[in-house]
Amino acid sequence: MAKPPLRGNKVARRLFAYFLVFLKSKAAGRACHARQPPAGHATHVSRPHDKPKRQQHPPQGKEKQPTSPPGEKPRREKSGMIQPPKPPKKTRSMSEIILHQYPQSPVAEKVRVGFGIKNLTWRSVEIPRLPPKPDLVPLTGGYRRTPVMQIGADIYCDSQCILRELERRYPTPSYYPASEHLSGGLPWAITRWTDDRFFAQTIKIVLAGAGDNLPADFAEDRGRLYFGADWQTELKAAQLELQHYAAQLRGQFAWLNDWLAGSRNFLLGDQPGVVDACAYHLVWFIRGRWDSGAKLLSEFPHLLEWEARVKAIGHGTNTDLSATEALDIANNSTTVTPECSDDNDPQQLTPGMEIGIAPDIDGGELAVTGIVHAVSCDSISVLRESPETGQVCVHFPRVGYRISVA
Ligand SMILES: N[C@@H](CCC(=O)N[C@@H](CS)C(=O)NCC(=O)O)C(=O)O
Repeated sequence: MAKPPLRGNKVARRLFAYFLVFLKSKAAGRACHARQPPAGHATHVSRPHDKPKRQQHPPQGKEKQPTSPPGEKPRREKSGMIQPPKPPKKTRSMSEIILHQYPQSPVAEKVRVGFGIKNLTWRSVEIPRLPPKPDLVPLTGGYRRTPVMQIGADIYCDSQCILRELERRYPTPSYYPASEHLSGGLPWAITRWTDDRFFAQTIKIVLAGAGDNLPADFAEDRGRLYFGADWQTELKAAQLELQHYAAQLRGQFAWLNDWLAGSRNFLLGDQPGVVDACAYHLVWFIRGRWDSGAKLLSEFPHLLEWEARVKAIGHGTNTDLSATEALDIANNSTTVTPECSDDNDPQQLTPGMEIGIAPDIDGGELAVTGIVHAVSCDSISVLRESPETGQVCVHFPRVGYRISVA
């Protein structure tokens, strides 16, 4: 599909943008993003209220005529006119999936398995495990958790939002494998158990189980994030209650084990889905990061067999990408998310409003501010800008996040 001129004159660019939006709305037949069928591979559609992107190489005086790469002669057309050689093909795609993550992150492991289930190709940007995260924050507007997915100038925060977007863009194979009987609703409801309470208890046992071996800066950061404002007292209390937490986890791993006792290969059928990725990341985390994790899991044979099957799915195919390249990709792209409003929104959020969004737990995190662009019951998307990225559209889930109106 044609791309808008990145550095052309503003009026031409805008006309081109309107033309593309017109074509796109004709093709899509409706405007909203959140519950529409997959958009397929991203195309770069400028929007009417676009702000100009940062220029990579500001034009200096007259534009230079293209020259031939070393060793390549200028081409001569039949007419006899000398033509400049074709520019080399860009190897970097603006619509590739980029995951900002680090290898030890269990929530990133959940998404990596999600890539594996759909056998996707993706790029990996390794981010620091502790703030500051100077190359991530310009993309997210302040959200600092791991992982974050970027596709062009669309930034997806939280694994819930990431996996939903992957399902929308790449519906086959589905994350809801038994969808004749189970719509997307039940799997997502189950993931609120795995990702909220079960995850919180797993994190607590891993942090408390490490005792005084945690580096001070790591303990302070994760303590505040997962144990609240009075984290030192809470962490100490959890250290004294390891058996209590182990009993809590054991009961829940037993549920999974019983669930897997039938003839099914995966939690919702013979094919893996989003619930498998969400349950697996807890098993992966507890086994890898808590001294007694392997022992705790060892009494659950069905769980162990399933763990091996999920592990064998792999992570799709990935290659590294530098943080600078990821920022450049955002800067050279425009969001593909159409503006969308929702008349039934209980908070009466409408495009154009300024809002703040933060996880709805006491983790001491700052709200990300932006201008509402798309609203639904599942997600909220805001437009914001930074000098490094130009305008980006940042997406969050609704469930689990608190929105404040400025
Ligand atoms: N609800 C979030 C939780 C993300 C989360 O807590 N991730 C951990 C890493 S596994 C984290 O952000 N740790 C702090 C950090 O990486 O800065 C999601 O599902 O993405």
